[in-house]
Amino acid sequence: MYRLYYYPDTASLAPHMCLLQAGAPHRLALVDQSKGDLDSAAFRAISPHGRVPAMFVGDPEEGGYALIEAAALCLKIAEDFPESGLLPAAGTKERAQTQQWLIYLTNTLQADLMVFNYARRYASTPAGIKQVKAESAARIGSMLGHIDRHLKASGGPFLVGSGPTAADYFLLMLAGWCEQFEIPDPPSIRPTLLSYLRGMQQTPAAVEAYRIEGHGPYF
Ligand SMILES: N[C@@H](CCC(=O)N[C@@H](CS)C(=O)NCC(=O)O)C(=O)O
Repeated sequence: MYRLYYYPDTASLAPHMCLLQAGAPHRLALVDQSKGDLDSAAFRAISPHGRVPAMFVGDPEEGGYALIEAAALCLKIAEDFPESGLLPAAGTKERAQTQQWLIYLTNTLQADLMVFNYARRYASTPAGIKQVKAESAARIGSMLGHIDRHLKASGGPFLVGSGPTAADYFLLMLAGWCEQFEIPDPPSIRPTLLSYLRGMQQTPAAVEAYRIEGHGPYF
């Protein structure tokens, strides 16, 4: 049993989709920033930086433990449910490539989307904030170009292999943010990426996660 601490359409979305894809038994615990939940002592005990997502694995009374970092949650779910296809078989080229994409996404696109969205934390004047946004948006555009070129070259319809992996759900989540944050060079202007995202958002796990969380789809 897993307990996913989430807020709609945040970094908890990809782990949520992975739980659904895996058919993993889970409960959702809403963390409502507007009610101060991110700063509550109870939540900070699970998520020390006061960020969603966090996930409790197992029963606290029986050696259960908390995890943070959306990509790590996706990997944990994938590893516990090998038949889900969230990660290809251990030792294969496809496994290595899927991990590469997931790490690329969390380390680059997600990181810059956070800078773009929280630009006020990186500069203190209106001009400074504008510049932070412009610089991060330019990097985001170039990363989207890289992903688009990969999909063109590989022919898709997924980042790796013939079924959706954890990396695909992660990309669907981040691509949705690009549209909502109004990145000037968004995924939807790239026909190959757009067609990939339209396919991904129709996967049963994505449809169900959007329904439960009450947002999307975005493409
Ligand atoms: N690297 C973390 C980032 C988590 C994160 O920044 N979550 C955002 C929501 S998308 C959050 O909780 N923000 C609250 C804040 O920074 O105050 C992950 O991937 O889990």
